[in-house]
Amino acid sequence: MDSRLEGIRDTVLARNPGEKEFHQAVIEVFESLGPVHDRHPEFLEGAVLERLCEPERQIIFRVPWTDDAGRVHVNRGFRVEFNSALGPYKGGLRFHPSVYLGIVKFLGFEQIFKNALTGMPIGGGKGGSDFDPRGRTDAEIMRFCQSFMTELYRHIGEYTDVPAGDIGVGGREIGYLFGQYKRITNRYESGVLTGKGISWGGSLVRPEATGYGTVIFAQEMLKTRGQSFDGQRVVVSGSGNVAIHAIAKAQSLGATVVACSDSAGYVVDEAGIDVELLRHIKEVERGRLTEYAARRGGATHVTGGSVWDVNGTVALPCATQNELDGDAAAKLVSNGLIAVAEGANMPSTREAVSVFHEAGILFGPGKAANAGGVATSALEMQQNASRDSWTFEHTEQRLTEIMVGIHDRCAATADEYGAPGNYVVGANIGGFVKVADAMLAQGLI
Ligand code: NDP
Ligand code: 2IT
Repeated sequence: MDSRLEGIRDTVLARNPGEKEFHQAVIEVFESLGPVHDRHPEFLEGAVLERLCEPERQIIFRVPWTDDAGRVHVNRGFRVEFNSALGPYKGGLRFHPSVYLGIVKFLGFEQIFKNALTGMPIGGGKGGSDFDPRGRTDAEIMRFCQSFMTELYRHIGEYTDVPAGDIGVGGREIGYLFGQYKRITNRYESGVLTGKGISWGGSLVRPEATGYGTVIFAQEMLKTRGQSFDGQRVVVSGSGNVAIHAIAKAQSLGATVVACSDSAGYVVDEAGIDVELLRHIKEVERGRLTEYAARRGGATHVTGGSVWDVNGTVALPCATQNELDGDAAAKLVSNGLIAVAEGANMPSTREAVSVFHEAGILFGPGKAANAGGVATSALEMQQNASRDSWTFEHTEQRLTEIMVGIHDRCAATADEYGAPGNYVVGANIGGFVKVADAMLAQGLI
């Protein structure tokens, strides 16, 4: 790391004790930024990094709710409004028992750069709760969402902060959250949340956008080496929103996706994952992957273990942070890997990323490769603002253009800063410079 940035890093780490995922995300960005500060001394003079690492506002609140038996539960809610230099705070809500401030801050910090890379007018934020939705009925989910929004509503708005989904938050939860926002405010403010249902202000392609976008980004990386998805053997982690649509898109481009996972284990299906069956089990039945293997001839389920033990030429981590470590990366490389695109946020550890770079693997970091989701959220905001709704084809075309644009900007920025082919450097510098310029232009805020 550039020595001018080490002191700033140390201060950030000391001011945010115990937030290890946030530390990891900050260090990863700082490691790319040395050359930027050679060209832009004004960023150091303006203390841009110190300001960028301190969220503009952090909200932590109590979320009391009752289960179907009438028992009272108390969870913790978070919204970290990180940076509004480029637009209203924008980023998802995650409901998962592992959620604490360090996870919300790592996600919010990465979101700033990701959102800048999309070229859309959106700042960075993130939120969520340590609520565990697993096994809860629709009625319990609704009561939780209503209680969560009963505090959150006063902090958000179409010009202020626009939440969306993430792990554990999909169309059902956005519906309950939107309903409660409308009820409290007496406003049909479509642009306050994205990921809405199609009949009440949502955008076509938003559910597919993150997974599709990740595959489009990977396809662009493959093209730089004269390759494509056609004929690739793909391993995907996760089996939620991002994973399902990544699998569908990769297979539509001629790849065979031979494995996917959930937190209990993984399935191997050499014939290629049956996306409709997977989608039905996961989205309609809200079931487990063991069900997939039970119903699909030829597929096997492995309990525990690591999906990265399955060999493939392309890996798409689409589950959660730090799910792919240095050992898993080394194994994938020795098994013939050529490319990785991160559908999840920070799924590869720093050791894994080093292994990929040293082996010359094409590596697309999440803040570039999974930006299609939030970019399509921005397209949803655009449709809401003009009270319009676009066709699937038009929206998918916009998503494709945005992903190709992000790929090309990352590649060009990496070249410009002397790190050709390094999409981590390209994404970090590309996102940072845009935000830093806007922050300086807007004065000391
Ligand atoms: P979902 O809740 O739809 O799916 C999450 C998947 O990841 C499930 O298969 C889940 O398994 C698995 N998973 C979650 N936590 C863990 C864990 N701790 N260990 C092992 N497996 C885990 O979420 P999404 O698909 O929306 O999100 C997946 C990733 O993509 C996240 O990193 C998210 O931040 C990122 N992302 C999402 C976007 C979106 O638009 N939704 C946009 C950009 C990034 P199980 O069901 O067993 O828990
Ligand atoms: O990590 C992400 O980019 C998301 N969860 C999507 C955020 C959004 O506002 O659509």
